Order: sequence, then structure tokens, then C-alpha cells
Amino acid sequence: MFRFMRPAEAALPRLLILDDEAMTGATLQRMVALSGFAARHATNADDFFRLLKEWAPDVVSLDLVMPGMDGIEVIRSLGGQQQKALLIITSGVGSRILEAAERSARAHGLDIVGFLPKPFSAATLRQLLLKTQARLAKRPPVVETASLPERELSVAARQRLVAVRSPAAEPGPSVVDLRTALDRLEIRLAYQPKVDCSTGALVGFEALARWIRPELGHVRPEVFIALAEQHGLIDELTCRVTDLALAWLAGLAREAAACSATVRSSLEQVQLSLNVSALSLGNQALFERMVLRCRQLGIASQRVVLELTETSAMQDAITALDNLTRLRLQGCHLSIDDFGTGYSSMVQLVKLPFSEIKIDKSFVMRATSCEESRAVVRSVVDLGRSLGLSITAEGVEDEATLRYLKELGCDSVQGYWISRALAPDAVIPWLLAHEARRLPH
Ligand code: G
Ligand code: G
Ligand code: MN
Repeated sequence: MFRFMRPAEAALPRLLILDDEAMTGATLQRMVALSGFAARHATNADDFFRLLKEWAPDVVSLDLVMPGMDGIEVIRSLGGQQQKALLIITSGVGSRILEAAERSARAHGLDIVGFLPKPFSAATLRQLLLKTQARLAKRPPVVETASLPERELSVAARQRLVAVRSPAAEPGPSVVDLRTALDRLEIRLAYQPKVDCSTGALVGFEALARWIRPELGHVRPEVFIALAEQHGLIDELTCRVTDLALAWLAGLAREAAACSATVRSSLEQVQLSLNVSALSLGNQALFERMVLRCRQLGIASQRVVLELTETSAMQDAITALDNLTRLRLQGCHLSIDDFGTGYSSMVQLVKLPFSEIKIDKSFVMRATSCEESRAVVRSVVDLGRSLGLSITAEGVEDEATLRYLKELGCDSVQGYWISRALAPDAVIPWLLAHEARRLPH
């Protein structure tokens, strides 16, 4: 005789539920178990923390509103013990509060996979669990712990550290790997188009660094940029990125020679945006070199845009201000990236000579579904306009969002709806197809 065998529980991802309503918890547990998880359920915080320790779940599902201890307190103590499990928040509270809880969880270094608004349907739960499984399958590799004290890292670097400090099967790249990659020219660039919001005409490209390790595959930019920042390699990386991107831009004009007059003229003026770490802002030689390279390659400095985030992390604010002002005087543009998040705030905006404001994708992506995000987008557009800045929205993922941004009077847009970041040899084919779509006649 043989009996039907369930897959060994030990091989399944573990999901621990905290919900004070025994019925809800038990239902959830049953449904989760049907989706290929090993599931346990606690109705109070004491049991929850005991199971957390003994059973070491991969995912925890938290109810926000409970008598005795609320979900935020649980979140705080999960953060305090540097909990690596993915987090699902279940609650019947409104989206405003859920978003605040999400921010709180992120601030405590937790990795949120999603929300389960109550009452929930089986379909919603199933979708969330599929997403959870996908996230568990590709948890990022662990980066070496910082050699610098963490408080000396930029806020962005710290956030990235948190993002990459999750349990992982294989070790992530080391600083030696990155050093080798720089020497072997393994860092490449992808270029994401930026287009005029109302006409769709090409405005520029943002260069985004890519690292593909032979045999091992992609390393996420958040991971290797943080690694470079922690180990003093960021200036060299920026230098490499700048050289590659400027040479590519100069080459683009040559390739354009074979194209139609419209394509040629748009390519001759197209802008290039480069991301610059706050840690590099004090490096005068880096910027002098950049301007020199432009001159050598016949690229007008007006075509170069430097995108800065987290300018609060500048080590020497005065030198940075000097360098950036000098760059502006030479014609380069300065963009405040990820505006609306972290320290890319009003204070930074008035302190430094920015010419462009980039609305963070987290707001843009939710602009059609969430009134709060829409309000932020609207106000940033107003703010940008009153300060005479060029306004770019990033993270445009659908047509409705594009239409909304057009209505608001946003200048340029970037996002998956227009194009993902492209390998260098895919740029001209993309542009030809884009022009054919845009100008069908
Ligand atoms: O494509 P995306 O996953 O590429 O980029 C992730 C993050 O990495 C973004 O915040 C982007 O600003 C940052 N990034 C990408 N390339 C560079 C780079 O060359 N220098 C710096 N400092 N950041 C970069
Ligand atoms: O921080 P920075 O603005 O430089 O980040 C650029 C990042 O945004 C890159 O990782 C890029 O791949 C990503 N990105 C660009 N467009 C979209 C989009 O439409 N949706 C999402 N989710 N990410 C995007
Ligand atoms: Mn950017």
C-alpha cells in the first residue's frame, strides 16, 4: 500500500501569521497552506515572538490592529531584532494608514511584500502569495557588512544596505569582485529614454550602470553602488560611467548620420543624464574631467544633466556647492532625483542650483490609483513651475498616468510605458520605432 504523501513541510517556505481573531487566523492559515507554504498562526504577540524564534519563518503576516500590542509595536521590535523575514500587512484600516505602516516598516529595515486588506478574497490572497514566492525565490545576495560605520554612509546607501541584508543562499559580490569588474570593464551602461510629455519627442537618455558577472549574472545596481560607496570606489565608478556614456553620446551623432532628418536633429541635441552619488560631490577633479571630456568629444555641456539624490549626505557641503555651481556656470544641468523621498527635500532644493526636478517614481506609479500620490505629483509640478525648473516624472507605467501628467503640464517623462533602459545597440532601433509610432504619416 502507499499513501498520498504531502510535500515535506521542511522544504516549504514558512509563513507565520499574527492575528488576534482566532477565526481569521485559522482561515488564513488554511488558505496559505493550500498555496504551498508551511503555515502557523499566533493570536498574541508572546506566542508570535516565541514561534518567530523557534520556527524561523521566511514570511510573517501581521495584523495591524490588535488589543494589547498593536502592529506598529510589533514592527518596531521586528526591526530591532533585524528580522529578515518578508512582511505582509493585513488590516481593515484605510490606505493612508497602511501606507504609513509601510513607511514605518521600511524605516525599521523590514522588507514588505504587500498588503492584504480585510476582508480579503481568496484571489487577492493567492496573488499576494504568488508574489511572495517570487520574491523569496530571488532574494538579493548578501553584501559584506560595511567597512565604514553605517552612520557615515549616505541615507541612500544605508537604505540599500537594509535592502540587501536579507537571508540569501549564496554570498553577494565582494569589494574585490567589484574592483576586478572595474578593471575588466564589466560595468556597462543601459540608457533609458526620456521624452517630451506632450509631443513624445525624444529629450534625452539616463545612463544606468549595469554589472553582469560572467557565469553569475546580474548584480543589482543598488547592491554594487552601495558596495562602491562603502569601499571608496564610487568616484572611480562614476568616472567610468561618465567616460562610457559620453563616448556613447558622441558615437550616437555619427550613427545618426544615416537616419532621417528628424531623427538626426533629435539625436544631435539629445541630453544625457548621469547619476552622481552624494559622496562624489566634493571631488572637483571628477567634474573638471567631465567638462574636459565633453570639450574633447564636441559635446555641449548644456546636454549633460547630473542627477543627485540624498544631498544631505554630502561630506563637505561647501565644496559640493562650489563644484555644482561651477558646473552650472559651465552650462551643465543639475537635477534633484527622487524628489519627494528621503532628504531630497525642499531644503536641498533651495540650497543647490538645480535646474530640473524629478518626481520620484513611487508617487508617479500610484498617481492614478491613490489620491495622496496624485496630490504630491500635482504639488511638485506646481513647485517646479514656480521655481522655473524643468519637471520630469519618472516611473510612468501606463497611458492614463501619461495623460494626467500632460494635463498637469509636466515637461518630460520616463518610464516603462515609454521604454525600459536599453542596451546601447538597441537605442537607435527603439528610436526609429518610436518615431514611426509617434509620427505615423
Ligand atoms: O536601473 P535601476 O535599477 O537601474 O537603478 C537603480 C538605482 O541605481 C537608481 O537609484 C539609480 O539612480 C542608481 N544608479 C544606476 N546607475 C548609477 C550610477 O552610475 N551611479 C550612481 N551613483 N547611481 C546609479
Ligand atoms: O533613482 P533613479 O531615479 O535613478 O532610478 C531609476 C530607476 O528606476 C532604475 O532602476 C530604473 O530601471 C527604474 N525605472 C525606470 N522606469 C521605471 C518604471 O516605469 N517603473 C518602475 N517600477 N521602475 C522604473
Ligand atoms: Mn536617476
